[in-house]
Amino acid sequence: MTQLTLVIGNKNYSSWSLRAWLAMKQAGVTFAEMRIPLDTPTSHQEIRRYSPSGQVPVLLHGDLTVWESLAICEYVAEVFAPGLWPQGRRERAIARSIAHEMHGDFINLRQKMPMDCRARYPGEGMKPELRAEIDRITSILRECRTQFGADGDFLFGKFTVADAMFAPVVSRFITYDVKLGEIETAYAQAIVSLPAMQDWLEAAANEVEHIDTFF
Ligand SMILES: N[C@@H](CCC(=O)N[C@@H](CS)C(=O)NCC(=O)O)C(=O)O
Repeated sequence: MTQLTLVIGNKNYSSWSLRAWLAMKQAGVTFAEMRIPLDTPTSHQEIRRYSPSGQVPVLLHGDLTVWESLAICEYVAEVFAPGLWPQGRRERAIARSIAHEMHGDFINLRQKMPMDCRARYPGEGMKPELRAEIDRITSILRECRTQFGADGDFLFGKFTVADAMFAPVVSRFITYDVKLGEIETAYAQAIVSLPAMQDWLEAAANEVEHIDTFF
């Protein structure tokens, strides 16, 4: 079988890496992992050896290179795990909409609440524009859980790419102690309880690198 390798950044800081990695783990895909610590004098050069965009994550599948977290999730779903998207067309369209919204939006969340899995900064970074983004995210979580989540604990019942895209937000909510309603709290618990997520968080806690400012 052709070798699959996912190149990622630090588990503590790289939210985009987490998205692709978690989708692949939840899909049950066997892959090798190559970690390139970010923000070192050689990071950029090392990442460029694999990634045309100079960013991680990047997936190497034989002679094919796939970059951009959402494109990697799409590729994995198409080739290995169609169940990574909801089965129904309507649900799939909404799952794609929120996955893309997470991919392209929420700039305040990224800048003011960067992912830092092992740290705890309760209340830090909160500003009205960030509050508005958090409100939008929690309304997405509530609406999906209420409308589509009856068959499981995730946004569309069983785990999909949409959950992989929102997993780093759950980590941020914990780090910055964002108060959540009942539905979002249960959802956050479901994400954190995934064995793969536990593995990621444990590895993040054991990493030795420290990056001051990271988006
Ligand atoms: N849109 C990209 C964003 C990827 C991204 O920003 N990756 C960061 C790490 S989380 C990166 O590689 N930064 C390069 C660097 O810090 O040298 C994706 O979805 O994969």
